[in-house]
Amino acid sequence: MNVREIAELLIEAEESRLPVSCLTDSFPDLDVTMGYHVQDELINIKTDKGHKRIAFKMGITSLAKMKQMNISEPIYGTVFDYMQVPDKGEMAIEELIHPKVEAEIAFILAEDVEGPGITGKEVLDKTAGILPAFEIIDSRYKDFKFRLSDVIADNTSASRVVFGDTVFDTGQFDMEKGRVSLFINGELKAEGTSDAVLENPANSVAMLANMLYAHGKGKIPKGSIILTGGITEAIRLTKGDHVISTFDGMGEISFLVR
Ligand code: OOG
Ligand code: MG
Repeated sequence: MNVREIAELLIEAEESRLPVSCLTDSFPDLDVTMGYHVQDELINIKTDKGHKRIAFKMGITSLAKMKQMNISEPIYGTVFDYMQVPDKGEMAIEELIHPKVEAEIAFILAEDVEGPGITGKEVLDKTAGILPAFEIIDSRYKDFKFRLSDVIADNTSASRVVFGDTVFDTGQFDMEKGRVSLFINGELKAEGTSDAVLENPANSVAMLANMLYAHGKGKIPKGSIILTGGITEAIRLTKGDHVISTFDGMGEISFLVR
């Protein structure tokens, strides 16, 4: 199978909601470089279908996620317009395969952020504000089982996203000690502090810029939104779940799984 065929296979799995087997089991040539080539092709196909990028995402940026997925390096992907669910809105579970939810911090850039060698501190100076967010991930692989290059090819399991309606100043949330708690139907399911994401979620934005540079993809343009990665492990969703996350100093966001 070539890059184009693998990208089409993954899009077909998303659209049909029929997961496929982990690709590296049968294609040992699928390394990280080829994984990003597949992802680029998948993004091109979706763009040709009329979908628009609304955010960049980083994934596997916390120890909790590294342990859960048994992968030890951060990855990036693209969030499209069709993935957005409004805050306090409803997410249709029948459109997805086996979704899980993560609470994340999203950045909005006031200026371009460009590698190489950019730091989290420099990112903070170029940040317009932050948003509390949920990412709903939904691997197109059976049983959510994959290796590093598989999940890169699969646009890092990107599936749905919820952004809070209010933009907060970076000073309104403690980037190192800010607590984030995830509740489902009133029960605390996961909890962590923002330093879980590479010691400070701003470092995740810096890493994205440095990776884009290294891959010859230029800068993160001003105005971009970047999801910095799950602070805690991801939690499986079922129909009827009411999901709420509280963020120190930023209130709460929520959605209903229907
Ligand atoms: C890969 C995507 C991980 C995050 O925030 O860590 C991710 C996966 O776990 O399926 O989005
Ligand atoms: Mg995520």
